[in-house]
Amino acid sequence: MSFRLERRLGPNELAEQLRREALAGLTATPKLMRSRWVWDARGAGLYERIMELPQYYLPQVERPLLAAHADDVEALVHPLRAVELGPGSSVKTPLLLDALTGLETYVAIDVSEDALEAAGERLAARYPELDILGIVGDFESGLPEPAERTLVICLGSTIGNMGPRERATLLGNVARIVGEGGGLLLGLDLVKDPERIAGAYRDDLGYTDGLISNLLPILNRELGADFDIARFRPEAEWVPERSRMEMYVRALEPQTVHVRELGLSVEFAEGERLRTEISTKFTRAGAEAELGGAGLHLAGWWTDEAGEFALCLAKKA
Ligand code: AVI
Repeated sequence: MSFRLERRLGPNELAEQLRREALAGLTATPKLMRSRWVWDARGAGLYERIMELPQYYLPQVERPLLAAHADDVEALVHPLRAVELGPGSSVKTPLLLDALTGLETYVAIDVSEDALEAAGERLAARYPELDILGIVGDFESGLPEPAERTLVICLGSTIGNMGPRERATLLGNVARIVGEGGGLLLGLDLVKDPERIAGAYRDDLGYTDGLISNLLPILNRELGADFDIARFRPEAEWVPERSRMEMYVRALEPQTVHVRELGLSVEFAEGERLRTEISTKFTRAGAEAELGGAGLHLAGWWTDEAGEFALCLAKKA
């Protein structure tokens, strides 16, 4: 049994990236930050709870799809190496790994060292023959060198939390490392009735609101900001033109927030919003076009009966 951890992104580099992005995002009009900054241990814990909410259908639909089509993925790629992007607690990973009979190496990339440690040790116990590597890094810094028959895995519609340019960069990098015969397996939440989508981003227990506004305590802790969370209201709305949910915190009254480490004062007008997350929903045609832009073609597209969620397998053209 082998499990190793490699650090590509130290705490200092992560803090430096956050400083840079917070300076740009809090002084921009409108104010916005990338979705990746709502994640810390608290964010991950809230998301675990969200995934158990009946209205948050994404994992409920994705799990049976993975169980049903893992064999198809094996037949179409027969990977030697699997590279999973943002596996979180890796609970879905065995559904796939059980079917990948020729797999020699499993690599997990995540910014959370704790999540990687826990998942790595669990997987190492279950798959003693696998060489398991956890890479602490983001999806840019963390990608390993190209290797033959690599399957990159990005489940849970995580790729939807990125904007179009960030997605294009990622897909280009993935196409570069998957090697001959390699592929990309994506879990994609699909465009559907807006009420059904928006309903997944609303709950009475406060988990979703907690995750949407988790950027504020993170900025307070990491950059010495003084956001008063009670003076902001979290909200999530469906934006049809961009085919995505957009999540915000809205200032309930005019206020000035100080960010000590940036020497910055940020003015919020009453009702002004700071975007904290996006969650893009896809169509088959849209996904095919984005993949094609990176030199990947669709080799498998499996959905549930209602067409709510897709497992999408792309291979190098
Ligand atoms: C992690 N990601 C796929 C979630 C989503 O549905 O976009 C994040 C989330 N934010 C609020 N609820 C869930």
